[in-house]
Amino acid sequence: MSSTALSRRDLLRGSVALAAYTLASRPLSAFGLEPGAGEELIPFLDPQPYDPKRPMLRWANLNSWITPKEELYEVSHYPKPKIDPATRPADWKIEFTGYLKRPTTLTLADLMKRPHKTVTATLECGGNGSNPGFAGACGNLRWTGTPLGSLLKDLGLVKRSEEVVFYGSDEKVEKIREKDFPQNFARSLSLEHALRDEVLLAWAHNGDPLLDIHGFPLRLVVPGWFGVAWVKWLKRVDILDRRFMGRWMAREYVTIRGESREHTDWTNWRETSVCNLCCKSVTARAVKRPDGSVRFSGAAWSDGTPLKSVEVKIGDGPWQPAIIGKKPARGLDTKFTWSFWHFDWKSPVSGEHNVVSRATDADGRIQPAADEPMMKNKATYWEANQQWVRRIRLG
Ligand SMILES: Nc1nc2c(c(=O)[nH]1)N[C@H]1C(S)=C(S)[C@@H](COP(=O)(O)O)O[C@H]1N2
Ligand SMILES: [Mo]
Repeated sequence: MSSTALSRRDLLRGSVALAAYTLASRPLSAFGLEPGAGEELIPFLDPQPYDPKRPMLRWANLNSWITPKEELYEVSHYPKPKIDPATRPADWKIEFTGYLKRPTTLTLADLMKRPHKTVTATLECGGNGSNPGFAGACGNLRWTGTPLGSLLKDLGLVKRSEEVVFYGSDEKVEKIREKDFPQNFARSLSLEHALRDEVLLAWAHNGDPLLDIHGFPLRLVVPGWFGVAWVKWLKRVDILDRRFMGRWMAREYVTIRGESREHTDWTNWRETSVCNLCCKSVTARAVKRPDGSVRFSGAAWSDGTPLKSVEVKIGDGPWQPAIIGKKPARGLDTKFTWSFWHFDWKSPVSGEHNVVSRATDADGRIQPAADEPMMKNKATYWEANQQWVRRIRLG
């Protein structure tokens, strides 16, 4: 490593130290998730399948509002780039090209000299929930980096700047219309979105440099959007004057859904790119409490829109409101995070029961049941936010 290169330790200094964990001191009981004294876990009869070789969130073990980086799922569609350890990480180059007044190449060291901030945000794969073995592809972490918007403004936007394309350094030859083209993993954002305060070029998660599998040394962070937009191993930011239609924007991570519209008998099979997160909740755990009640608890999130409610239904009973835990801070830092919730079944009945939760956000988006048209008419597996019915047996 050259003498000017930063070490992983340097990456931490100053910049991330301020991400001091106010959370660490916060008792989990405040979220209704910490099993208290005398509480007894009731295992679900439908345990989440878990492959120990693949990191993934294990809902039954959910005990931290911040997901440890080691427990975060990984999705990498191309062979992972081999990054020469001798050049990492400060010499990492990132190119800013296209419709800019001053196109340039910066190093990570340059980026780290710019203002930086930490945003806590839930990262979820667009395919999460598509099958029982892929139900833990999400996590809530603290991301530290430099805001993209102010950097783009400093590089000078021009009248034609419209769309911002992000390229990872992972590459593969793709067949497009029967011809072979070398491609890097790429996704785009509209310029308007790229300028939002929460969009970061990030070099740290939970106060530590990114792990290799999560995009070391630099990735894009797009709070409120599905993981596919959070390009890892970022090496180029290219500004276009038109929409970008690469594979991960327009051919994969495309939802086909039949939608009917009021006052017409038209069903529109619309194709849309997987973008902002759906409104979703998961029942992570059931515990028997010393007073005889049964507490269900879990997490719920949306795309940055506040949650209006989380409700729980037991068997054929009515939807009943759960208590949504307070977030540890206000404002941008927690706008894009999940919330923990709990519901106490005061007079539980012995026998087997279905338990299901649903989240509703302030825009009125309701997490649908699997058999509702919105889900039944979804022909592709992405954006699978259907309610997850859990099953328990009480003695
Ligand atoms: N360069 C690059 N970035 C990428 C991907 C990829 O394959 N290559 N996968 C995307 C997808 S589909 C998801 S869900 C997230 C997963 O991030 P993680 O592996 O850090 O959890 O990264 C996104 N960023
Ligand atoms: Mo994904």
